[in-house]
Amino acid sequence: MGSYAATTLLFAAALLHLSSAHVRLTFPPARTPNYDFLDNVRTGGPCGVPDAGESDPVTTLVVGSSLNVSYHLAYPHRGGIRINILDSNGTIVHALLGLDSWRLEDDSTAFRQEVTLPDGFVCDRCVLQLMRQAAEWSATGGYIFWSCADISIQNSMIL
Ligand SMILES: *[C@@H]1O[C@H](CO)[C@@H](O)[C@H](O)[C@H]1NC(C)=O
Ligand SMILES: *[C@@H]1O[C@H](CO)[C@@H](O)[C@H](O)[C@H]1NC(C)=O
Ligand SMILES: [Cu+2]
Repeated sequence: MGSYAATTLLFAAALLHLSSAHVRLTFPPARTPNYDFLDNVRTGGPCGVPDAGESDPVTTLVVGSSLNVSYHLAYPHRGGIRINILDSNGTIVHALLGLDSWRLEDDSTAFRQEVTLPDGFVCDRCVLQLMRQAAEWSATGGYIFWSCADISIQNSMIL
């Protein structure tokens, strides 16, 4: 194959990748539309898509409990993840894995992270935000995909 054809093929592969292969929360389930290509270059933070209100699935979690946050990862980008709890206005209220580093940087195919919800923090409607770096697309690691789930954190599962 000539280098022109090879370059064209590479470019096509990159385009295909851009439009199809990134990250989406599966538990708690992502807000709809649950696209897997929402990033900090082409979409607005903190979630890439707005809160759709009543039509969004809301997952109820128990205060202080541990859960496996799971996500579909269509391509093993370099870099790590962060998981944050946001209030209904999109402000970070708890950085569950810390705010100043990235987790799972050494495991690019990981699709699950156990987290423990903060003691005493309840909300009727808040947001679990997953951020996933695509570090090969930015020298500073600042290219990230995000996916959000609408959640409620209650003292017990019985409402
Ligand atoms: C998370 O998943 C791992 C692997 O399956 C399991 O060992 C662990 O108990 C799970 N944690 C919770 C809180 O369910
Ligand atoms: C969100 O913003 C509105 C308007 O500024 C404010 O009234 C409300 O208290 C805020 N909610 C939270 C959870 O901070
Ligand atoms: Cu991707």
